[in-house]
Amino acid sequence: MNPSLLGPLGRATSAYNDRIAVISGDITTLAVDAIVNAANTSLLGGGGVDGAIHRAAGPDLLAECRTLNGCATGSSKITDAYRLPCRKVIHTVGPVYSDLYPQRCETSLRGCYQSALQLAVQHGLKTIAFSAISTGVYGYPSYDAATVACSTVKAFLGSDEGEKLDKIIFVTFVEKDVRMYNLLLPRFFPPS
Ligand code: AR6
Repeated sequence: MNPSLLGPLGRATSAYNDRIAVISGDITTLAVDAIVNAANTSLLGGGGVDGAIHRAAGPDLLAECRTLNGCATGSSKITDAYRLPCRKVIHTVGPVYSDLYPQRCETSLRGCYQSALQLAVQHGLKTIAFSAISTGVYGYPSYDAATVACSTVKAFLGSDEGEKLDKIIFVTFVEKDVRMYNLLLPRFFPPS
């Protein structure tokens, strides 16, 4: 892990292979090409990581988001990063988890990761840091969400489009997600 990726609060926990890493810390401190925000369909800010990103980016981010006409669940839109140290913010809208419709939730969450990665490629962005989409107030179980994240990223990196990306960083913020990623990443991404 290149230490220059990390701000004062960033803390590398593991680099699983040369294209996958997990960091425990605040995503707003990362000087990567793009960070992925767990937004809502309005794209007009909220709590959790969305609130932290808007606070750190400053009011110009909200002004740009107002021009985007929201975003559907399972889709992503991109903005500039303003006062953040990254270059771009990809806003994705995860599903509100319901155990009545786990398959529908999985399809939406997969769509978040896929659409964010596609946007990154379209914009020539190479190093992407994902927050743990939907695992906070949207209630997606950590193990299931991390499984979707890892499997979707693995499939994308193995595709022609995915070859254009250098590194994916999974950013964990709370202990349950740290445990899940440390459990699952070695299974999906054996060390290179
Ligand atoms: N850096 C990295 N991860 C963070 C940070 C941070 N600064 N802050 C929180 N997390 P959540 P959701 C983690 O609730 O479940 C918002 O109000 C957090 O611990 O932010 O997709 C939006 O506007 C958790 O693991 O997003 C939506 O209305 C992960 O980020 C709604 O919440 C996602 O938790 C979206 O809910």
